[in-house]
Amino acid sequence: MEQNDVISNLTEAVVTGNKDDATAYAEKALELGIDPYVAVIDGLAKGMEIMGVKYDNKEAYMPQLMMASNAMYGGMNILTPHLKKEDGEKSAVAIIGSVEGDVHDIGKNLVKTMLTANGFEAIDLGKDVEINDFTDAAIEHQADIISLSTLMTSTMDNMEATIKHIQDQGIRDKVKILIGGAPVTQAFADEVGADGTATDAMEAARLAKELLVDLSDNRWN
Ligand code: B12
Repeated sequence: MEQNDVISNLTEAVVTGNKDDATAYAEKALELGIDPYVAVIDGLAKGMEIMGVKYDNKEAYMPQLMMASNAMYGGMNILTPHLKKEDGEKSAVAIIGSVEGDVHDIGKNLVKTMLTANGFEAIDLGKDVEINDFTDAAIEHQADIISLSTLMTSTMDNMEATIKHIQDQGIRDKVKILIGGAPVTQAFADEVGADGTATDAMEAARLAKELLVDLSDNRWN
């Protein structure tokens, strides 16, 4: 079986919500030496993208979406441990989560995967994360980056409130804050005082690495 077939089968497994296939083709990808990065982005994540469009066009509904995400995670569980980490000194720490009120976490998890693949230690607070929890975790783990996701316009306010809390607790100069998710624009990021945004997980990781450079004088100790 060729690399392209495995990749398209991964996509198909997500679209059809077939977790067994997603797992099997993820294993096949490893067996064939396919870059797990490519298998995640061009295979699994592509399937989720297709499902998002189908949902918008009313060609798919919530149950199919749940099955698709379930299949995606089946494949991710196999591939994630094989994503290459960059060697180096102590990893930079990223606190990551979907903001309070928002249970969407597929995009957030992709951002986590890409941060991990780029050498970050990603501390995942999960979804529907209370405003204070981001600050508490940042202090506890001496974080460099805080990554906030939201997919709903109704929870964008909680993104702003989370950033405000980070400011109020006096740690704003120690962390870089990235925000993202479909409704987030650069204008919104500027308005709420985030350090940046990006439209996909790969860009998110690239931006996080870029922002670390500015932070070098200002780490926790
Ligand atoms: C899958 C899905 C669900 C699943 C979520 C499963 C899960 N575990 O995440 C389920 C079925 C649970 C769900 C529930 C709901 N959903 Co929904 N859902 C979607 C759907 C179809 C796809 C989202 C998705 O996963 N996309 C794929 C991922 C890979 O993309 P992504 O999340 O955008 O992430 C990428 C980028 O945004 C970026 N990114 C993400 N995070 C970050 C962070 C940083 C820092 C950066 C830089 C970048 C970045 O990188 C990611 C990867 O490249 C969208 C519609 C759509 N087409 O997007 C609706 C959508 C988001 N849902 C919507 C709604 C309204 C709901 C519900 C309220 C529905 C209901 N009535 O119950 C509930 C929410 C409950 C709640 N309190 O949160 C609306 C939101 C409307 C709005 N604009 O406010 C949407 C847009 C559908 C619509 N057109 O109405 N949903």
